Amino acid sequence: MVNVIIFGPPGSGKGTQSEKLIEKYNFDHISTGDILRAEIKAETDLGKKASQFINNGELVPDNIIIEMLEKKLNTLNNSKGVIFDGFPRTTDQAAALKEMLKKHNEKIDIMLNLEVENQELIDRLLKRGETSGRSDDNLETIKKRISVYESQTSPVIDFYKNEGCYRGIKGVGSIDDIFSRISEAIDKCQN
Ligand code: B4P
Repeated sequence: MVNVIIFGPPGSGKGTQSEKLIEKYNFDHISTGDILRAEIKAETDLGKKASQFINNGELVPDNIIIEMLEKKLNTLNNSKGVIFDGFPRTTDQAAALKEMLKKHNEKIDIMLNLEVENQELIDRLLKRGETSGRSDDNLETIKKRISVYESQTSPVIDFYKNEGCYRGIKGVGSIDDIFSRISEAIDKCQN
């Protein structure tokens, strides 16, 4: 089993690259952003709580996310591998993930950090906002999300550098070229 984290600032292409990874490797995919958006759409209590944070460009509190993630992880059976997309986003989430995986005798094999400049992130998300209908794809919220990434999420990089499984990936260029870089890194860690 291979456990992969796809990491990066908002708009760096985590969701885009995850789709290609699922197709190529048949891994299970856990996207905390997708789960939260589904909860919001279904108007659940969790969705109602989460939407306030998401609309403001803030992170949903760790306790909510960790419980949600653990539930999802426990539904997986005979997995070939798992892609963690958009999780962990804080060092507390990273520490909780380590403990959860330990219970299943598993660990993170590789953490892929998609590196993209801020202006490119803003351009991509504004473009997505033209059609996505997402409440967080507007300039004010995008700027907030990037600043939250810098203060609360980027320390996760050092967590995985210390774990010895960090890999920086140039996240600009064509989607296929970025995917080749990612696949190469995963294939190396599988062998
Ligand atoms: P997410 O759903 O994780 O989304 P994201 O960071 O906006 O986007 P991603 O990086 O996946 O970008 P994409 O591939 O779509 O999070 C949303 C919110 O949920 C967070 O702000 C937070 O509030 C909450 N949340 C989620 N997880 C949480 C957690 N663990 N803890 C707390 N809160 C959490 O790419 C963006 C755009 O760029 C697309 O339009 C795409 O087509 C385009 N694109 C991709 N690659 C490109 C390329 N190479 N060139 C040009 N354009 C490209």
